Parts: sequence; C-alpha cells; structure tokens
Amino acid sequence: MAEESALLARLRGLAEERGAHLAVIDEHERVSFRQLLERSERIAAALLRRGHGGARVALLVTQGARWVEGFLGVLAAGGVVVPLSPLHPQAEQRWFIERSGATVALGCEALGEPLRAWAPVEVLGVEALRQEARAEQPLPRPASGEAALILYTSGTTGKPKGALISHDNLAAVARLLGSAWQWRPEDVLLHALPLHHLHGLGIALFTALLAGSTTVMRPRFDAAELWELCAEGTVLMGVPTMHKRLLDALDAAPPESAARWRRNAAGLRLVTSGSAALPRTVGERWRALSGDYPLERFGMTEIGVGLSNPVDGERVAGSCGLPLPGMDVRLVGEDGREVAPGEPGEIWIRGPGVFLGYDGDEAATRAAFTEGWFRSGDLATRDERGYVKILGRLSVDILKSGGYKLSALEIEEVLRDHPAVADAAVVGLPDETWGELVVAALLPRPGRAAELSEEAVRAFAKERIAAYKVPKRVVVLEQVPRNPVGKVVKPELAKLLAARFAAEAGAGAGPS
Ligand code: MLC
Ligand code: AMP
Repeated sequence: MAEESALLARLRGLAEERGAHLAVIDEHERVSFRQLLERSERIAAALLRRGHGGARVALLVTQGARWVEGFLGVLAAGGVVVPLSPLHPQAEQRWFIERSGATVALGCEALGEPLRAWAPVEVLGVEALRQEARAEQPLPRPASGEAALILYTSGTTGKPKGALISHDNLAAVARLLGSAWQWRPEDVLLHALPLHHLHGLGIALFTALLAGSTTVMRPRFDAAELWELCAEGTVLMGVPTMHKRLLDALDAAPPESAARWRRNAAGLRLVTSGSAALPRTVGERWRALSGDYPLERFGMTEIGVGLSNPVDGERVAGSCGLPLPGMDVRLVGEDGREVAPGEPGEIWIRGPGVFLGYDGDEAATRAAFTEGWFRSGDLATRDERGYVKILGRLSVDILKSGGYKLSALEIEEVLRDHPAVADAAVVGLPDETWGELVVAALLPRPGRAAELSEEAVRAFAKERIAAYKVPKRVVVLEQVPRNPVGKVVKPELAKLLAARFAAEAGAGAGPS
C-alpha cells in the first residue's frame, strides 16, 4: 500500500503533541494546531458530503488562517488545490479554473461573492464549511506521492504551465529547510508573501507549519506594518524587492519609528532572501542593521528548494550557497558534461523536491528532464568550495520582476490582441527596485500609433493579465532589431530601449 501523506500525518501529530501551540495568527484570529486540524477536517468532511472528495478545488481566499484551513481541507479530502490570487483579473482566473479542470471553488466572504458571479463552477464558502458539524465519517488518507496542488508558472511558451506538486514535495522542502535553517517550535515566521507561488506557499508557510512553528500572516506586503510585526517574529523571508522596500522605508521613517524598527531587526534570528538575485547593496544594508548578511537560497516552482547558504557557516554575498542535503545539483555545459569550477553551466537538479510534471502536458514534462535531471534554465558557476552563483537565465524570454517569473511571450501574446498592434516585443531592463523592469516595444498597425499611449496599452493589458505582468513602460517603434530570419534580437532591443530611457532621463534632468 502506498505510504500515507507525511504532510497530513505530521499535522495530525502536531495537533496531538502540541495542540494548543499557535499555528497561524492573522489580522482576525489566532489559530492553534488543534483548531487548524479540526477546521480543516470539517472542511474536508463537508467537501466529501457534497461529492467533492478527490476533486481539484480552486482556492480564492484572503491570505490568513482561513486560507490555510481551506488548503488543508482540500488535501484531507484527497483533493488537489489550485491556488488563485485576487491579483489576477477575471480572465486569468477563469483560465486557471478551466485549464486545471477544477470542478468546485472555495472562496471566502470577501473574494467568494465576486467569484460566484462568473465562475464556471460551484463556489463554496470556507467560513461556512469550517463550522459545519462533522459527522463521524472517515477521511481518505491520500498517499505521499499524490498531487497536492497545481502552481501555474510562466515558461518559454505563451501560456503558463501547471506544475503538479505532491504532498511529498511540500514535505521534502519543509524537511530540508526545517533542518538546514534550524527551525524550532518557538520560531515565529513573518509572512507577507503571495501564496499562489512556491516561495510563500512551500518555502515559507509549509516549512514553518511542519516545524510546528507559528506563522504571522498578512494578506499583502506593507513595509511599515512588517517592521512593526518584526517585534513578534524570529524569521523573515522575502524577495529582494521586499528587502529593498523595507530598507527604504526604514531610511524614510521618523526617528522614533526608525529606532524601534532597528531594535526589531536586531531581534530577528534569521532573514532570508530568494526568488531573484539579492543586490549586494541591499544585503550589506541588512548586515549593518542585524549583524548578519541575509541568507540567500535558490528555489524554483518545479524543484522546491535546491541550494542554500548556511545558517551558521559562511554566507557568501552574491551566491545561493551549497546544495541542500538530498538535493543533487550539477552544472552542465553545452556538451552535456559537468563543468569545472569557475566555468558557466546550466543548473540541473534531482531530489525529493522535484515536482511530478506539468499538468496535462506530457511533452513539456519530457522536454524538461534529461536522464532524470530537471534542467532549470538557470546559468551558474560554482567555486572550488561548491558555492553556486547564478549568472542569469538561458532564455531571454523569461523575466523576473519583484520575484515573479514572467514570460515575455505571454505578455506579447496579450499585446498582439490589441487592435492597433501589428507586433510586440517584450524585454526586461535592469532595475534597482524590480530586478528587471518589463518594457514593451510595439509596432503599430498603419495609421493607428496614436491609440497606443502607455496608459491605454497598460489598461488593455490589465484586463487580461495580473497587474504585475503588465509592462511598466510602453514604447511605440517603427522597427525593431531583427536577425536575418526576422526574429527580434532582444538583447539589442533592450540596449536600444535602455539608451532611449537614459537619454530621456538626461534630457529631463538637464536645463530646459
Ligand atoms: C506589484 N507590481 C509589480 C510587482 N508587484 N510590478 C512588477 N513586478 C512586481 N513583482 C505592480 C502593482 O500591480 C502595481 O501596478 C505597481 O506595481 C505598484 O505596486 P506596489 O503596491 O508597489 O507593489 P506591491 O503590491 O507592494 O508588490 C510588491 C511586492 C510583490 C514585492 C510585494 O511584487 C510581491 O509580493 N512579490 C513576491 C513575488 C513572489 O513571491 N515570487 C516567488 C515566486 S516562487 P499598478 O499598475 O497598479 O501601478 C520562486 C521560487 C523561489 O521564485 O526560489 O522562491
Ligand atoms: P519560479 O519559477 O517563479 O519558481 O522562479 C524560479 C526562478 O527564480 C529560478 O529558476 C531562478 O531563475 C530564480 N531564483 C530563485 N532564487 C534565486 C536566487 N537566490 N538568485 C537568483 N535567482 C533566483
């Protein structure tokens, strides 16, 4: 018989061993491990009663205890969660529901009502389900290897791909980081990351939960609020943009708040950064504040987490550290062989965090692996001691903005749907705040350039894709650099656009 989900078994164990310990604190309530288990089992029983056992369930709930209860409830009913985000417009949410084959949705009071108005599936309310009396009905015991959730991740195709992540994958990330980062029940995680991505969901929330620690969760990131919350926390996880925002807020704060926030920073046990490269300037500002350089690590939707700097040993600035025990990492050159230290190679990974495959896309799954190794698409070097440094992505069409992975191709497809656009090319330009700034170059249809103001194009895109994917700058050009077969040469386009913005900034700064 297949082994039972270690994740659910661990949560039952925690509810028994230290049931009164707080699992999640949000703006409204403080929920213990016992309550979390009871409520999630009630949700599971309610789903089963309605015939949704084993179903794919779209989850659109404000981040907080109810989100966690809903998520665990679906798992306990043997189902698969499709986390949705209120940051996505209706068109995108509909696509996720339809594409995943979700047959029911779980909403909360705030987000469920608007969803009910258009969703192609029944929408149940998490608040009602978690209170329903649970008849003594046995719950299924999903196996460890079964899919627990689908995370949609942008790639080198137009539409995002659904990564199938198993109970085991989540448990493995939690186990690896629980041990490497020395998690203990007294830890309190400060959580303001989005839960529709692996960082917030797997690396942050589930690591803390399965370590039996407390998570203080907020629905969105707010620098001042997070600084105040640091008084209650021991671990802070963020993407580089969040760290920069926190430090900028500290610099701009009135002296009394700044002094309090500095004290709060000094009280943190661990500050981590990931999802994108941490600029050294940001890392050094944290070091000056807390005494430690933030712990940088490398993860990915498809692999969980692979590399990490140590908690106690040397944290190398600009490096993601060493392979975590149990995760095999190789750097592979174009000839398919492992490269020597100092030489660039693609990161290939295998281990218990590696996902099950892309949902309903066997060809893409097959293409992503070579002899059992997942090819990350990230280029890196390794020093003599094994510390890995990320150099960038192999594909120019994968961008990272504020920690979100974006597909230039997906954004271009949306822009090409605009009636005045003949063609579109999207590139990322280096940016201090976002890491990469998404910029669109548009070729207009004859006589229609006037319809393509930045404002109009951004408004058009926002109805179709999340605001964080919408280009920050839109430029209308008569032509773009192309190679002899007509393909846009993106590095050249990026240079051209950067020069144009620099010239504009220079002209703006100079005497009029
Ligand atoms: C928000 N905006 C962004 C953006 N986030 N634009 C580009 N890139 C982003 N990341 C848009 C908003 O929609 C808004 O658009 C405008 O920018 C200003 O928004 P804001 O209020 O300043 O932003 P905020 O809501 O505070 O969001 C910033 C942020 C957020 C850093 C908190 O981006 C964030 O939560 N990032 C984390 C992403 C993440 O978790 N990635 C993990 C992937 S998993 P407008 O048009 O309305 O003005 C992974 C694996 C691993 O990578 O290793 O971790
Ligand atoms: P995602 O597909 O959204 O999970 O993003 C995973 C990608 O984020 C990786 O393939 C890397 O490109 C990037 N990434 C994650 N952590 C880091 C890091 N510490 N430094 C640089 N890039 C990172």
